[in-house]
Amino acid sequence: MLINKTINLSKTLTLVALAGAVSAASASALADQWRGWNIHPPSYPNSIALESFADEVAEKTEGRIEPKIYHNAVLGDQPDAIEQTRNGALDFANFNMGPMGPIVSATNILSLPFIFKSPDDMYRVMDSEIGDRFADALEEKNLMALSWFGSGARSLYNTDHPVNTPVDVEGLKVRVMNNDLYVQMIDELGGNATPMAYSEVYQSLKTGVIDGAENNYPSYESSGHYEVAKYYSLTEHLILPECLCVAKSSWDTLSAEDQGIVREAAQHAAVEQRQLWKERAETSRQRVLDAGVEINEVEDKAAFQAKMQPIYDDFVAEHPDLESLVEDVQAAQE
Ligand code: GTR
Repeated sequence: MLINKTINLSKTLTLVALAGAVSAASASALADQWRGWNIHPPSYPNSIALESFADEVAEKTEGRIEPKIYHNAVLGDQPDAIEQTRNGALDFANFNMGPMGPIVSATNILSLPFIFKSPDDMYRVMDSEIGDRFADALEEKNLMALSWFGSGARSLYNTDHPVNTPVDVEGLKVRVMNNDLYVQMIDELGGNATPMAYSEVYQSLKTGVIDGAENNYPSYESSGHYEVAKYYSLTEHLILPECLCVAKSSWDTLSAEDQGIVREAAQHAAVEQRQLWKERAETSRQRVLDAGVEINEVEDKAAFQAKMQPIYDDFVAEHPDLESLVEDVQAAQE
């Protein structure tokens, strides 16, 4: 009797366990497992905001979507990840608009040096109907830009000397993001531009393959570039928006309700990112100063701007259809 009972009990337990496994399996078969790309380490403002996005989406869709973020560009460098998101191999990502230019011509407007007067102007323009026009251009290339993150202002840094005037850039080998516009930008200053993946910059600075690069304080600090390139010069030549983008193929499978949830979560994430960004920019500035970096103000930014004017002229000549959008971005800041 006792033996029988034990057998029955263990059978029952097995059945209960099986039933549990089956229902867990069917729940996760129903759930959309979303893979998200991120270039930055987990403690970076963008990464924290992406995690909040993932949590909010999972919670509010009650597990219908389960986003998971892969930090530190482990799924590929940025140009590659843009392609993967466009073709649906990745579901979402935080992309900088710089390397987007070769795919979505309109976004090159955002890469014109000094197009934004300040990060606040950038936010204001991107949050307006003008930002929607950039989102429309991205959508045509299968990317849904659901909100805009900030990335401060990018400045030049190098291993050799402070940059005060364009002459100081002459002969420097400077890493740029993957975009011909930036090659021209460094050329106009008399330097030699080297397009290169972000992940390769540290080693290249260290071994002298390049002399410098350009980025904002948080990236200059979190990437460790400040350890090897100690002169940071406040040229502030680029103020680039970034998107929280979802693959159109993933977006199109969602119900209207879930699209609403995902869009709202992306907007909440942008609010958080912008706040964290502000704090981190200051922390990073202080960290690099403490590490012995020499930061210099650039008094005559107009000299850099004047040198870079041909970039505007060539861009408009090549894309006459985009001239009015360039003017609208400028006019919105007057
Ligand atoms: C960072 C940006 C990254 C990446 C990187 C780079 O500021 O957030 O998405 O574009 O710069 O220089 O490649």
